[in-house]
Amino acid sequence: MSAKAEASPPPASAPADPIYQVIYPPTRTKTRFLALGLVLGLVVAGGGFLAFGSALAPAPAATPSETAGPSHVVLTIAINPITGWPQYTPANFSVGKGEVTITIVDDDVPMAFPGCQCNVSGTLGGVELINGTPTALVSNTNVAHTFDVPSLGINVLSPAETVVTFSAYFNETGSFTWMCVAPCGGASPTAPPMGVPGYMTGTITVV
Ligand SMILES: [Cu+2]
Repeated sequence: MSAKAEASPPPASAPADPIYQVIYPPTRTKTRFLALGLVLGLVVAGGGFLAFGSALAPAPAATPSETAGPSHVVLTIAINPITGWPQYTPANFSVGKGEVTITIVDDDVPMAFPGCQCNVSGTLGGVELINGTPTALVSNTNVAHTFDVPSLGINVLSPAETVVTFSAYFNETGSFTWMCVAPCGGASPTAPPMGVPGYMTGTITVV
């Protein structure tokens, strides 16, 4: 910064000439050049630190989410007060490409799912956390709902009155259908809300 300040001093012969006094007001010029030098110095130093930092920092990995889409989504399963059907909310949602964590807050009542394919798949580590406990094979005695994304091989089980969390990689953008495969309609294995969009099936949009 000092080099800049010294680059344009008033000529040695200036003081006696009024023009030089106007063009080169000694105190203001010095202050201004010092300020300019300081700013330039900070900019250069800042740029240097950024360059140094980016040189040190590893290239960003594919995880977590690479895009503006959320990397954590919370879904709630509760009884719709109008229809009386259990309902995933939201049923249609977006996630960012990359590693995504999904939390399912299941407020539904306990039920059994005798024909359950109760092995967790498609998730990081092949597990889901049920109330914080990593679980790879879920007991079928209280699976109220499931969260399945067939095209991604995701099979997550949701016991009633639990909080389930899992992470998975969504490495392709696009729309993917999720569904619950538990017979949560009660009346028959295929009764509503089974297969009803907005209740037990919906769309994940990977952006
Ligand atoms: Cu269900």
